[in-house]
Amino acid sequence: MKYSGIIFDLDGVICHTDQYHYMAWKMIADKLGVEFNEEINDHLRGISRAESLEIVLKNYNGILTENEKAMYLKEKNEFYKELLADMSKKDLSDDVKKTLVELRDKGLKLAIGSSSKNAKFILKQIGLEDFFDAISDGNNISHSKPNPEVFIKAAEMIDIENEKCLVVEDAGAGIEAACNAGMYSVAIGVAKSNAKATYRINKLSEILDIL
Ligand code: B16
Ligand code: MG
Repeated sequence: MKYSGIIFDLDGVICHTDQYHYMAWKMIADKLGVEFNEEINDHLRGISRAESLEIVLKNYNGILTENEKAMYLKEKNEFYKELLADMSKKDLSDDVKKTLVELRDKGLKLAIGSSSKNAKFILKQIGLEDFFDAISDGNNISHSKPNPEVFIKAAEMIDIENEKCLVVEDAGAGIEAACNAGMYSVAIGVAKSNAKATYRINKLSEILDIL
């Protein structure tokens, strides 16, 4: 097999926390009186929380102090975490669950490569806290996607060379990050429009046809 390790993005690939990010950012945008829609939300995929706020603020006329920005970031995350608290194993689709088990049974090393600082909590909520061989997330990186750091660290954790890793991503920034890491990539959702993606799929189980 060409690949020995698969690195999965979390939000938008393993589960649909992207809808909760949207709701939380919409609440902040409404408070600031700035426009926010699905298209703007798509630009926040894979991007860190602090960088996401800067994108939301592009339509804001005023100037926020660093303290005010920190307050909005805290408020966004608290609301987001309230939404995450209601997640459970039912938020893991059969397609994703079956595919992950099948990939593991093929002997592949499986890792998470997510920009989120809430990744471990989300995995716990959906019953996958002990499933992956490694979790590289927003807590162990200094630069978020498109910087390759999160994927390079994931590959190190599973001890697989970058060129033998396949990254699964729903974000254009994530496809760029995989490319910057010298890894192959599978695009799902809006990431499919990124020309740098190696493969494109509509649902996770289609990855079994690629291998
Ligand atoms: P948090 P991923 C990313 O997760 C999200 O796509 C992005 O919208 C979010 O801003 C980022 O995590 C940080 O998340 O606020 O929970 O630390 O797609 O890289 O799994
Ligand atoms: Mg994502």
